[in-house]
Amino acid sequence: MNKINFIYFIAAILVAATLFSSCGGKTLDPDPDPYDTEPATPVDKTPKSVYKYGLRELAQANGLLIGAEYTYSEYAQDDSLRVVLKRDFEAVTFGNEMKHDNIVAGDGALVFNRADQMAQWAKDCGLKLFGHTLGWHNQQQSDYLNALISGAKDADEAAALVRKAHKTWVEAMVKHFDVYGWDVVNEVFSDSGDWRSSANTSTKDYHQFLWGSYYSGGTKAFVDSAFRNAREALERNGKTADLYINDYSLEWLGGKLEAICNYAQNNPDVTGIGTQMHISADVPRDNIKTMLERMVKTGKKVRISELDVTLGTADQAETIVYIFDQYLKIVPEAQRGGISFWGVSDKNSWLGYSKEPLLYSYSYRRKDAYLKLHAYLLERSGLDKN
Ligand code: 9MR
Repeated sequence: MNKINFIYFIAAILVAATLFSSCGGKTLDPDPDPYDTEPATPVDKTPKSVYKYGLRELAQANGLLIGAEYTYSEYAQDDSLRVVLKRDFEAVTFGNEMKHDNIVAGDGALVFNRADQMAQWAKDCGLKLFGHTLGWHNQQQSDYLNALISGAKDADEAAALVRKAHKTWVEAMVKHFDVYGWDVVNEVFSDSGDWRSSANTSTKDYHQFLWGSYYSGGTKAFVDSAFRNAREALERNGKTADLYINDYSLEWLGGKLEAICNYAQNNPDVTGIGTQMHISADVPRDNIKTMLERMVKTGKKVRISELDVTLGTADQAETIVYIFDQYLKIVPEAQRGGISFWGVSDKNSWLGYSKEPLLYSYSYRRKDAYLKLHAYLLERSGLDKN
């Protein structure tokens, strides 16, 4: 290697080290604001207060934890994502990297590298981490689990192997990661409120595995055992974390909302209920209010866990502000698990960028939804506007 190449080599190592082992230096956190200098459309009328406070600070002043989800590729590729996460959010969730099929290899080995890299960065930046997810029917390491049971001599032995594998997995995750909360189970009810009895989706490529098939009491028995496993693992490891049951479509007020609330209320191992809220701007407003009131009645924590709002006839920004307003009015502070968006920029939404469901545009510009939410939180916070 000649001298010039050697210098490039050392420089590349330094950049990589800054990127992945610390919260990032000056290059990742331009001062005062990375977008301030961009030509705004057509004239930047953004109030100064937008540059003065991030959403994180405003949410805190309102007694609210605000979070966002992102994946490894966004984290590794988008400088803007990292700037925005630090400025606007207090908590983070990894979109895929803590799921069973991302951590457990086909041979059963546990591979923590990616999630560890992301967790270390979040920690260095003072971001709290939420664990998603200890049990689902998608993105489970079905290759490993199916191979494990293929050697069983009968159904009872297969069931015992699966139950043991779940317990071992939960223990390993709880021991390995420091998080403030876990989704212990995800999407265990049908829309009508029955316990899930099939993977029930066309997305067969997502490594489906229905744990409940191996418990003599079906999915309910699996869920009971999953919460017990998580609670005991926390105790064994001297840790505390909130334990959530998480599901979608609760805003439709069907049997599922009733079922999840009843279950949570009757299981002392459950700390809270997560309502995902993958919604459209047109979801009837009253439904959101009624859902939150029903959840609060359980006495458990209430967390909006995966918020995104696709465009509709109603104003997207106003729908988002309405959700925050109702949450802050209806959920007492002691029961607030926070509000977390499922993504930061439309560019990386799981729904595709054209649905524009998030606070930031494709190119990480603050959208109307951001500005209205910011104004709402600022007004309510009583903080200085200038
Ligand atoms: O955002 C996740 C996406 O990248 C994955 O492809 C998808 C696989 O099913 O899972 C997405 O996240 C889901 C979350 O884990 C559970 N609730 C629904 C989310 C959106 O599908």
